[in-house]
Amino acid sequence: MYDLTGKRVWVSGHGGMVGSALVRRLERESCEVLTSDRSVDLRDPRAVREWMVANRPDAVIVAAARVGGIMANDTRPAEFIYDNLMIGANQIHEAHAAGVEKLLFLGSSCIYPKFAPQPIPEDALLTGPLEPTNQWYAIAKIAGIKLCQAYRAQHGADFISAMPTNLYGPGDNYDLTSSHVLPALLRKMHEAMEAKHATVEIWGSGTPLREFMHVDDLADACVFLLRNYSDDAHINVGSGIETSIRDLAQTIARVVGFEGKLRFDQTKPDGTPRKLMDSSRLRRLGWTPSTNLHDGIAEVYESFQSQQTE
Ligand code: GFB
Repeated sequence: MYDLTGKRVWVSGHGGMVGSALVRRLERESCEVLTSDRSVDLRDPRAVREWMVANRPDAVIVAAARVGGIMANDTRPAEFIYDNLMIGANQIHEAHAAGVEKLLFLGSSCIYPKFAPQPIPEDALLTGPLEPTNQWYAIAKIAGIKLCQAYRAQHGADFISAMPTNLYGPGDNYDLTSSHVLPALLRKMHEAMEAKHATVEIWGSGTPLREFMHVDDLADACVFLLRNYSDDAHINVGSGIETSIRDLAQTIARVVGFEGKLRFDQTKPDGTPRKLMDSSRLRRLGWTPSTNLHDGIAEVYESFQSQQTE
C-alpha cells in the first residue's frame, strides 16, 4: 500500500486527455499534483533532470506520450518511436536518479502481438510479431515496461507499468488526420448532420474489434494501482467493452442523431483485427470501471458541442 497523503505527484503530459483526467482525479486525493509546462522538453534528458531536481516529486505518472490514431502511427513512424522512447527513458531514469518512491508508466494495448490470444493476457507480451501500423509506438512502450522492470531488478525501484485499452473522453484530439476512431467519427457525423450530407466515410472494413474505456475510468485505475500495486509484471487496464467499428459507428450515429449511410473505405487500413485485453488481474485486485460506452459517448459529445460553440 503506497500512501499518497502529502505526496508530491508529477503527472507528465497534463495537457493531454490522459494527463488532464489524472489531474482531475488526483485533485480528490490529499496529495499535491505537480505539472511541467510545455517548455520542458521531455525528450531531453537534461531538461527532465533539471525539472526533477527543482521540483522533487515523490511519485511520477508517465502520462506524456506522442499519441495518435492508426494513420498518424503509420505515417510518422520516426516521431512515434523516437519521442516515446526518449520520453519514457528520461522520466524513468531521472526518477530513479532523483530517488522517486513510486512511478507508474502508461503504455497501450498495442504492445501485444497482432494475433495474440483473446482476451489478451499480460503474458502474451513478446510472443509474436506486432501489428505493422503501430509497431513503432509499441516498441517504445515495450521498452518502457522493460525499463521499469530493469530499475526494479537492479535498484529495487518501485516502478510499475499499466497498459490501458483504447481510450476516449474529454480533451480528446479531433484532428481527422491524427485522431483515434471515436473522436473522428463523432466529428465526422456531427459535421455531416450540419452540412446535411447523406453519407459518412468510415475507414477500413468496419469489422475490426476494439475495446473502449472512458479516460476517467483509467485515471481512477491509475490511482488504485499507485496505491495498491507493486510488481514487476505490467498490468492490463481494460473495460471489457468490445465493439466492432461498424457497431461503434452506429452507436455514435444514434448519439449524434445522424441518420445517413455509412460508407466503408477499404483503401484505409484496418489495423489489428481484434484487441480485447484480459483485465482479470486488475479485477481480482479489486478495481472495476464504471462508465458504459453509450453514456460515455453521450457525455463526450456534449463537451465536443460546447467546445464548438465557445
Ligand atoms: O482508433 P484507431 O485509429 O486506432 O482505429 P487503433 C481503430 C479502427 O477504426 C481502425 C477504424 O480499424 C480504423 O481503420 N476507423 C474507421 C478509423 N474510421 C476511422 C477514422 O475516421 N479515424 C480513425 N483513426 N480510425 C491505435 C494505434 O490503433 O490505437 C496506437 O495506432 C494506439 O498505437 C491506439 O495503440 C490506442 O486501435 O487501430
